Amino acid sequence: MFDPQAEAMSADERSELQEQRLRALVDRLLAVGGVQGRRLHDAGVDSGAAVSLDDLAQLPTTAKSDLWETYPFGMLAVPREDIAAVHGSSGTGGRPTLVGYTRADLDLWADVVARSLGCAGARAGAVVHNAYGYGLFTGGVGFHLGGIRMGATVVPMSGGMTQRQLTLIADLRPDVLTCTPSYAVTLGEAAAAAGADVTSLRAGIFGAEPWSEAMRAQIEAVLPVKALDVYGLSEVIGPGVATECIEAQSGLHVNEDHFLVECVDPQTGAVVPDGQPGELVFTTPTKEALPLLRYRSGDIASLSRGTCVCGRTLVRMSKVLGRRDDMLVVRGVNVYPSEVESVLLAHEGLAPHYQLVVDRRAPVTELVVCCEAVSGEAQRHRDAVTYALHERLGLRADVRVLAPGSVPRQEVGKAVRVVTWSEGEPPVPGL
Ligand code: DLL
Repeated sequence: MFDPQAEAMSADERSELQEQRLRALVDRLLAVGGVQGRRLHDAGVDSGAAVSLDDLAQLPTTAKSDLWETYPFGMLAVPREDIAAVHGSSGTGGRPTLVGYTRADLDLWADVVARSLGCAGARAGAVVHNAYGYGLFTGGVGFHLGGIRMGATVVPMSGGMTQRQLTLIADLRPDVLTCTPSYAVTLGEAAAAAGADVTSLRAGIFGAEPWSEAMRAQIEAVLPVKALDVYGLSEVIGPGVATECIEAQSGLHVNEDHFLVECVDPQTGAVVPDGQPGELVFTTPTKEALPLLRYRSGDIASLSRGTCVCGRTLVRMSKVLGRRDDMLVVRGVNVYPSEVESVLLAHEGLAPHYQLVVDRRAPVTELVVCCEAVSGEAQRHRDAVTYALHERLGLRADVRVLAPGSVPRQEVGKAVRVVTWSEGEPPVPGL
């Protein structure tokens, strides 16, 4: 563990720390005014001292729309001059979400990402091949800061230029690979095709997009790594919010001393019991520039508690099932893209590349599932996957097994798993 004191703290000790920090956050938000301070006043909260950890679920929430409405700097809790860096995401709706960091926030970020690397068994001196994109996106810079904080040697590759990545992996012999899960597959396949030496790799920390257990198996088949999930979002800090440990590879340890997490019903906002999927809601009591009270992430996952085999006592979140807003409704059936992924990748003979096309050209929406075979007969795959999607998800989909290489690959940035076809040419060639 990078920080055993924080990661393996007793539950009571941690609750006490969380409560202190929550109270200080409430005081800070009230002092700053702004949308969060106003909402606290409106909810009858006039001082942090009046709030206990048990009251958290009664406090007002914040959402992405608050950031958009106050874009770019309206929600900052510090003067603009104190912002050391900005990051963010281009966002699904095309609107950027910008966040600011003070120097102390960058320190905190480095610490929590160092914890992520610790989850992968990395120590000072490890070599980290960082193929998350550098730039506004938080993946590249987040792992860069975390690697340096750990005392590792960071190779700042960013995304793309796959052949060059393979050369540097062979030459610098990294222990840890950090990139999106879809790019891990691309790298692994390219390594096999080129006969590149990737044998130094031990662990991979993959996130920024949803991925299934079946995808984990696919990655571990093409790269000699234990594939670990890392979760985070710009609004909360970036990567480093939660990470799976190499010991259990099951459940992501949420750094809840800095990121208080709740799981709520996405419709009613009521807290759901542990083990039940709901929307994750984060509070960031220690962040300076952009502290958020009960931020509705839109991400659907469940929580579980108890000490892990690795010794961490932090609450764990499941893999993200999907986003509140990317649930597909196809002829009345609700389905998340990651559920389709599980079915596809569990099927032998299919490549780990797929795209879901929501065909809206006719009055009744169709879901076209585009995949590729690595072996076997296309028609047989088509029948079997159509049957499995119906059996397991109740979903009637039009499955297309396309020629290898047809499904678009994402070398830079997040994989695009769902596209809409409203008119004109098909979004996937050969459809
Ligand atoms: O994706 C931060 C990050 C970078 C996480 C690198 C992990 C690794 P954003 O660009 O703001 O931040 O996107 C955040 O991505 O709300 C989720 O919907 C999704 N997401 C992030 N990690 C995972 C994951 C970064 N492990 C949004 N599984 C989040 C599923 C994820 N979805």
